[in-house]
Amino acid sequence: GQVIHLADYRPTDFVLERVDLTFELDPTETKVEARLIFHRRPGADIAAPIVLDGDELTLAGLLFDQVELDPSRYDATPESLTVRDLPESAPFELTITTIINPEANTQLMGLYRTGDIYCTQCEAEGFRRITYFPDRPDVLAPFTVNIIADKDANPLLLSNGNFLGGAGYGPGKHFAAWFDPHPKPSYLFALVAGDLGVVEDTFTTMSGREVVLKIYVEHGKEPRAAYAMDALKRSMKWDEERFGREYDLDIFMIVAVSDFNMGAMENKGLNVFNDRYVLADPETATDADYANIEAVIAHEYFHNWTGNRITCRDWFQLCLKEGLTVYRDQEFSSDQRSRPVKRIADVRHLKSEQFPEDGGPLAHPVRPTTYREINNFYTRTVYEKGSEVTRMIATLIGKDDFNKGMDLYFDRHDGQAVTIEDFVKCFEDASGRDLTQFSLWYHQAGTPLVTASGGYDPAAGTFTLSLEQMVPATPGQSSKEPMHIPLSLALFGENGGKIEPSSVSGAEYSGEVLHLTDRAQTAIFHGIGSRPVVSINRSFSAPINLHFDQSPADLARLARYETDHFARWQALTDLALPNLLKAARDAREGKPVACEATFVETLIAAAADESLEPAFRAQALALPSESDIARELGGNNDPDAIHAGRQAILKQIADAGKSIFADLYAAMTRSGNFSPDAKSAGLRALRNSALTYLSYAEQTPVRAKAAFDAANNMTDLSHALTLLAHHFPESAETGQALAAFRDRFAENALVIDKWFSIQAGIPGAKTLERVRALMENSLFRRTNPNRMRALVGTFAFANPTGFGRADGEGYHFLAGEILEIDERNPQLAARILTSMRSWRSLEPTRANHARAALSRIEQAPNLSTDVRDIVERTLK
Ligand code: HT7
Ligand code: ZN
Repeated sequence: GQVIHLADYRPTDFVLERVDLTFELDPTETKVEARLIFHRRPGADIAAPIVLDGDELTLAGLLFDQVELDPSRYDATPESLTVRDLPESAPFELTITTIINPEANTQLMGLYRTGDIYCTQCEAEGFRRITYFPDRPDVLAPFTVNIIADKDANPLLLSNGNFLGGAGYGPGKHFAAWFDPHPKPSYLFALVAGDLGVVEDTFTTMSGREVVLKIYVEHGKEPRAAYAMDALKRSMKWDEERFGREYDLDIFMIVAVSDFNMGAMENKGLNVFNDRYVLADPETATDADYANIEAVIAHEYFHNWTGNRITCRDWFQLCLKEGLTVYRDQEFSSDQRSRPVKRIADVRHLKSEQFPEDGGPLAHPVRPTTYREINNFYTRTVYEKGSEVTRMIATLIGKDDFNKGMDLYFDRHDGQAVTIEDFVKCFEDASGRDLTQFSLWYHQAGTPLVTASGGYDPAAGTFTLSLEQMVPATPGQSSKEPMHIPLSLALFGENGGKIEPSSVSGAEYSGEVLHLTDRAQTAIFHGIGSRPVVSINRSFSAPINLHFDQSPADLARLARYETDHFARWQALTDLALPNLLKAARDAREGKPVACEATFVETLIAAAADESLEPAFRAQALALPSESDIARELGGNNDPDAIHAGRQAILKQIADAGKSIFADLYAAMTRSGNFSPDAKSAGLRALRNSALTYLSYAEQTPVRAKAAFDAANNMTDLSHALTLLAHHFPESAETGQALAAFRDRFAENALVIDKWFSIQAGIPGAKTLERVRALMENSLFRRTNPNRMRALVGTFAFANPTGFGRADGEGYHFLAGEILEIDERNPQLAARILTSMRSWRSLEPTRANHARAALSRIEQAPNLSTDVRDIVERTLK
């Protein structure tokens, strides 16, 4: 694959007016007839041929204005169809016939089979696997779709837009026709056919239109779609209330399938979902599953405006729809649940997934300028950092101007394919603020490091805050300009209570936001009558690393009385981290691990503080992860030492807080039926956290096994099973629990994924043998992406001691798997391979093993573009 450059962007020479597709579905020989009406773009070269994209296609017929085209006028290869001698300005029609094989499509891009269902995935470049087409997001047209198929096997024939009609079509067959009036790019096309059950509802929009809502699932699973339907209706309402966005077709459909490369897809009017983001009931879904379903349903629905009505000009602009839509779904979940707890969870996720990406060989700007394989740019940077950049715009210009900017964006660009510059301009116009420097957030990769130091002068009544920023070098970007960093900041008295400065010099400070714009800047807060405790980057207003040497006593103060609960959690984390880092170093040197009293006391006090919501307290008790610690250590890392150090600290907290954990474990129950709401989930989270610490203190699996046996919902059951497996892997209790879990849920694929994933996450060198054995288990399914991610993905991404065992066997196992997966599903292989992105921060022995495993992949013949791109960048 060659490198694509943003700078090479040109509009097409031909404008697509209309698309008319007819599918005659067959598992191995589906006939696709595409009638495409084009005209030459005014001003385009009158000699230019039309070049359409293809991928593994064979042309079975070509008509020009209904007449067979002479072979001298076109060239067809699997990758392209070129037609010459076209009219200067008059519209013309190409009728293209291709025959494709859905059954053989193991990449899950284009038209493929999942079970007995036909389904499509076209983003980013899957449509060109169906027919020759200008397969790029700036080519928009209305689509008509006719589907013909066996009636018995495929009672359901679905596509985008509104249903036009259907009828019998010869013996045993029927057809259906759909029309989508909203011009759309090919990546939003979808077709689904097969035999599915349905859950139906309606939604009345703010202008009083009734929209039919349908969620299609496998027969028998309909009750498990109720929560997804509820989340959909809440999403529709929220988008009306928060952003004034109304749905625009007569029907909105979601189809859940079990073989899917990603989470879900926002095809116009016909979303296709990985069934793990649709199906839930208390017996089989955890609270995290419910929260994810709510977020993904919302995310895909919100794309209807941010992505579909207004789409991307080219794939470099992916964050235009993804960053913005993640921001919207995060805001939705914050409004539906607890804002601070949601913010803590999102920041945890950002730091554990996006920060390592931004700090490693795969780092790239939120708006990249080159790519070799676009599938590899559906990243945490484009999505989650993209969302942070949107959030910073809101922080910088304020909520009112942000809302004005969004309204302007919807007004100005509805129906268009646009760029990040178009998006940012709306906020400049709405606020009058120049966002040129701010826009560096889109263009400069790397997580900025801000170093802060403060000093109080009682005589002058001033507090001086010195700030420095540094953006690290990243691949292709060796030197960086200073960024515009909005730091939400407040000063507190030593005993709580905000201190309001009379004025601030040296930096813009308004609405409690300090604007850091220079490489080094000193802000002076005037009128400060007593030593302040400063809280910087409250609510994580900017996605940065902050180095600020605050005393444990001051951090403990912030943990007690900061009014921003995110900042309280941050203070607790800042107290924990030095202890965890020191523990890792001590463990590595064989020294005893000890923990600061202030930290343990403050943490246990937060856990016991009944004025705090339980979900917050559970977040506080969940210490930074082993990979968080590895990131903070920065290099020469030994995963075993990090694990051992962290375990020792957990044990000390457990011993110190034993009676409090026992009280919490007894108190955090709610009578009555299970409810997945955030409050109830918070109680379960805190109770389960208490159970974990109690088991550490007691050092026996007895309590966890009792919890496993007593559990009446999947949150409690899977928590107990994880605790047993991860901390008492060799115990009889664990063996019994794993077997009981498997026997009880053998028929439920999503729950069996948990069974595989929990075992893949067991710490220690022995887990590799277990993973190998599990791959031979009769429940393992090599071709199912969810199952592969549950076992191989969890092992590689979430088991630093197992995957990173010192002899390098984990890395070599992964190399073998990647090569095998790549033959079938390159996208999945490339994604799992990104688990190697931090290999350079390992100690030398492990790093050498990791490099050897990566080289083995790099040298293999017939690598996909996807895997080649990742492996070469990872090794560079
Ligand atoms: N926009 C969707 C991206 C997506 C995707 C991309 C590449 C290959 C397969 C895919 N499935 C879905 C998902 C989203 O962000 O909403
Ligand atoms: Zn998205």
